[in-house]
Amino acid sequence: EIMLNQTGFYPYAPKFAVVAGPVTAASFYLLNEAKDTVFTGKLGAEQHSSNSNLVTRLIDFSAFSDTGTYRLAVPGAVTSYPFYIRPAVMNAVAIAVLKGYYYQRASMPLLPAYAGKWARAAGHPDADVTIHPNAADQFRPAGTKIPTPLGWYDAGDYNKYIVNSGITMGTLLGAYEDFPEYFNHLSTNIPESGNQVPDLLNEAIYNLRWMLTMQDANDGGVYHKCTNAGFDNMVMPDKARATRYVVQKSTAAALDFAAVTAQASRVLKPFLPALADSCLKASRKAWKWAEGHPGVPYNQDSINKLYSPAISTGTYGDNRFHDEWVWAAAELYSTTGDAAFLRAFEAYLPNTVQLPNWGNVAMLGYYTMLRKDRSSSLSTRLQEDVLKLATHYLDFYSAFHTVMGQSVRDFTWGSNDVAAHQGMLLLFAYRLTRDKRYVNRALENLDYILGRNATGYSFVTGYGSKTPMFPHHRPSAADGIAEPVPGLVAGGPNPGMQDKCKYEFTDPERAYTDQTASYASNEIAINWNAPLVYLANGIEALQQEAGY
Ligand code: 9MR
Repeated sequence: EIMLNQTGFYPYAPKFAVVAGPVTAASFYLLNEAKDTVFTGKLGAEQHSSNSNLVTRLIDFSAFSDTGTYRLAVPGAVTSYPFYIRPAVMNAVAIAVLKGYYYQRASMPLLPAYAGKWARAAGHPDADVTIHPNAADQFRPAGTKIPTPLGWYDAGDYNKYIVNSGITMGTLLGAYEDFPEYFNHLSTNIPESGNQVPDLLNEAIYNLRWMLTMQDANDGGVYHKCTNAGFDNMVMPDKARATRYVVQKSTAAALDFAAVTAQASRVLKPFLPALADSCLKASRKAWKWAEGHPGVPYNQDSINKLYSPAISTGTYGDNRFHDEWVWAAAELYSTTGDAAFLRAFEAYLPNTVQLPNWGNVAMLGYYTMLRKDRSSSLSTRLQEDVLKLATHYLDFYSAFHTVMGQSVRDFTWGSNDVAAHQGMLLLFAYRLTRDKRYVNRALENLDYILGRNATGYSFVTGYGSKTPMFPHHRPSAADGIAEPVPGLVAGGPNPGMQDKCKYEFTDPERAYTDQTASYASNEIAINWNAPLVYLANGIEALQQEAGY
């Protein structure tokens, strides 16, 4: 089988595919639509994958740059899916992964003009959400109702979680901060399009307005999530009518909220100054609450022993807060210039910084600090840390010619999030250094997500020839439409296989199954789409700048 980015390639960027499985041929052939060979080259040496028992050989057709539609052929292998070579080749998928958030919107109907055949009724007005007994306090006793409308559904489920919204928003707003000119001109055809606010920000504001409702103005604390007691059946949003609760306030929620609202305040200031001011006030209040409650985890199991009804939805139960302090301090410092936040940032700095995920957000603070200033001794240190990780990636090529898979631990729940965050980090490293190698390696991880991987899937719904048809996503499963909601990235290979589904392959890089029930490998989630929004649009933006 030939694995490749099923969307295609830029004319003047590197172009790689791999053939997986035993082949004895020495050469590959690039065929045009008339099946004429337009280019040929030697296959690379056999490479044994460290993440499965696959053997691959590299196909390098970088030297070919004519635009058109092509397939790759290797004697003894199945001819590849068709793909493009053309400028702006990632444009459609880049827009789609941002548009994916529109389809996740709670509390409003999706109209055919924007949603096409995936139009649907509004779900979850969340107009009178109950304070769960575990969240009751002197201001809001158990049973009090508050409105928490709007926002995006987290994933395949219909709950709304502050921690996961946090990293998602930070990543999307960061994409805007790094590529403002590009996003100022990008339309995703959403109801707000054309309102003088860039669509990326329009989309983020829809979730921001929900986040703001999750803060208790009485004390500044932030509820950990807005949720049902248990997960819904696989029904459309308007048919999911279980009682909604907000649950206990937590330190992680307060700090992630403080970070997002401080960043949003900065980014939205030129567009919506009043909203920007409210965001900064809310941010300072949440920070203050966290200072008074520096170690409150959301520990669902312990809470369930004390209060009913028991809550069994996602936990995002982070209980190490250094990284949240780092991120929130960075955003508040960047927005206000207040030295107290700089001191807090320095006080919580880790020894080494890791690739971000919902449980570790320190890197988002590094990105923000480096956007603000590149000249201080502190920023020299931050830059060294970021480049250390990025440079470590440069030395490694998986059997699929990617950074993804350098460690077998890359294959975790939501492994495509890892691939996308690696790509985002590499693009950020390019911004710091202007060293083209980083862009090329970032592009390779995009190639991975769009098909050059051991499963042969292009993991974004609707984009590619072999794409997930049965994601663990309630609207996609319940809407009666064959094609799933488009523009959503599946979790990807996860040898943990916690869903107990039957997997055809169980080795780390192939433990993926396209079944609705596979929430551990085939769910979608807002935090996984976000770094892909950064990566795909960042690559497009850089290609446009370079004039291709
Ligand atoms: O992405 C989360 C992953 O890191 C965890 O291992 C997993 C189990 O706790 O939960 C994932 O997040 C899910 C969340 O809890 C509920 N909504 C769907 C999310 C994606 O599967």
